[in-house]
Amino acid sequence: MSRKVTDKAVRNGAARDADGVAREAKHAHVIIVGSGFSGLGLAIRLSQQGRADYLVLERGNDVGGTWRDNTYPGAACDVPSQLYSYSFALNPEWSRSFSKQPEIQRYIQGVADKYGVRDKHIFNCEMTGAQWNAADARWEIQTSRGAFTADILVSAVGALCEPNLPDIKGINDFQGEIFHSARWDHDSDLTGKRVAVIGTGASAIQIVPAIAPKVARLDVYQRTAPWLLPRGDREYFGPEKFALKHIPALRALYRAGIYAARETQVVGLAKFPPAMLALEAVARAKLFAEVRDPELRRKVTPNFRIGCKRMLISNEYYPALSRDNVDVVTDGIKEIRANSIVTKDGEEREVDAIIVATGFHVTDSPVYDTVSGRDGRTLAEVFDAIGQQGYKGSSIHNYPNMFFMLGPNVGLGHTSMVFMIESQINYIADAVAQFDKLGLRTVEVRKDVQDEFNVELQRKLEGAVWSTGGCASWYLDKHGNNTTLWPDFTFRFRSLLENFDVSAYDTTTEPVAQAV
Ligand code: N01
Repeated sequence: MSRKVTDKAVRNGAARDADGVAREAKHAHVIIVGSGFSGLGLAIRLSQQGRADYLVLERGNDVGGTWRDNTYPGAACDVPSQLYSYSFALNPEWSRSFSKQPEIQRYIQGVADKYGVRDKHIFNCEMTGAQWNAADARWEIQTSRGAFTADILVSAVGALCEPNLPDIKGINDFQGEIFHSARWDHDSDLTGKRVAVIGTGASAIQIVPAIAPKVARLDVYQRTAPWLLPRGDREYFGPEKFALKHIPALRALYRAGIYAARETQVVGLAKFPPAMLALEAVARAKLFAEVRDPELRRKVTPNFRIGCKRMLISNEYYPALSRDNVDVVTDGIKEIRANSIVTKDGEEREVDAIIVATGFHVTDSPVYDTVSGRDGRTLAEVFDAIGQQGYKGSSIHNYPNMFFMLGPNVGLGHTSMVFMIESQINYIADAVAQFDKLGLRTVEVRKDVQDEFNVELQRKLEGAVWSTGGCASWYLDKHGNNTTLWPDFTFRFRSLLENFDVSAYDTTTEPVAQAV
């Protein structure tokens, strides 16, 4: 990157700076972008290491990430509460076995307060660009609140942060209310209205039962029927709640039990897909019991092996679909008009509001367009050519001194992402420590190491249910590779990321100061 561009970036930063951020590019040794579970967790670890030389840039006005943004009715976690928390901050206060969004967001806020890292955050600060400056061995970062530089840049923006809006003819001409599930319009009152929900993924199956009783009509536009499993959700009963609050060993035991039980699913998902037939039998029995109308049952019976797409859990979704005011529409959307949706069979259904529950840009995040590496290419350009490849989900060749929380192949469908996040916190925090210890100036993962890592990943994924289960999903990129999921037990990921393996990286060191 040329010095001229750098100067312009700094000047632009200063010109936009209205909120008291330093007038010229502000420097920190480490800059973390994003303060969801992953960015916040890393910030806490850096503080615990005694570091003050880091900042967290967060585009929202609070910590929490996806749990701050997804406030749709019915939003809740599908991983049990006792496991869905940091191991270093177990929550004695969970009120039920599967927490709802407000309780999770309160937990995250409480952790940020308890560990005193809020003053390391700059909120309402959206990163708009980042370029590697090889001459100065640092990242130059442009944001909505001015320019920053960092020796080490950590992307903790998350995979489920950029809403994916479907490219449906006429969608922009719709005259009623329309919003994405992750940007719920709380000023909108759906009571008594004719509503359409597009999509039947994890978000939609929580929204549909929550709004069905109050709307006049609900049309659920289903492209692919998902598999549903029972949701063992319940409020903790009094003595259990008391014991969980006051006996830390019991919390730890609950957590370990849930972790172990969930981990057994890896056998079917990643190693021996026929084993998934046992879970599929449970899902089929549930479908049979909860959907009595044969026509509706035919519509909502999935046509792929369970686990190929994310398995969903709900006890309320099928009963909601069976309501008189709810219709499952499977004919495919042809176009959206000012006040209606037209399906491919020519039928037009009038609606007052459309809820777009069509997921997120996972393998094609717009953030990738804004980050340029050593050779000037953006992450989007690199991923376009070879797919989303990285090393241990935490670094990518061509992007020196940059680390990724929840990077390529770190996702899961069966257990808590917080476990993966903490594994990455170990690795990246150790990398930061190694900069000091070894006097490192730059680190960049070696191409041969990254290639070898990805060959092995794809070999493991070949036989996994996500590849063989007969479905299309956002787990796969446009090259047909699964670049989103971890194909093994999560404890293997934990042990692989225990320490920063500097030998996998090309490094340069700081010049040694000459004695005068
Ligand atoms: O999104 P999705 P989500 N026309 O991508 C359909 C996490 N999460 O927001 O299956 C019509 O799963 C699409 O159809 P198809 C979790 O990791 C966690 O629901 O592609 N339909 C699908 O039905 C999850 O995996 C919790 O054929 C279109 C739906 O939209 C991730 O977030 C809760 C379409 C998208 O489903 C995303 O979930 C909620 C189009 N053009 C979410 N494009 C927890 O409980 C897409 N679809 C932790």
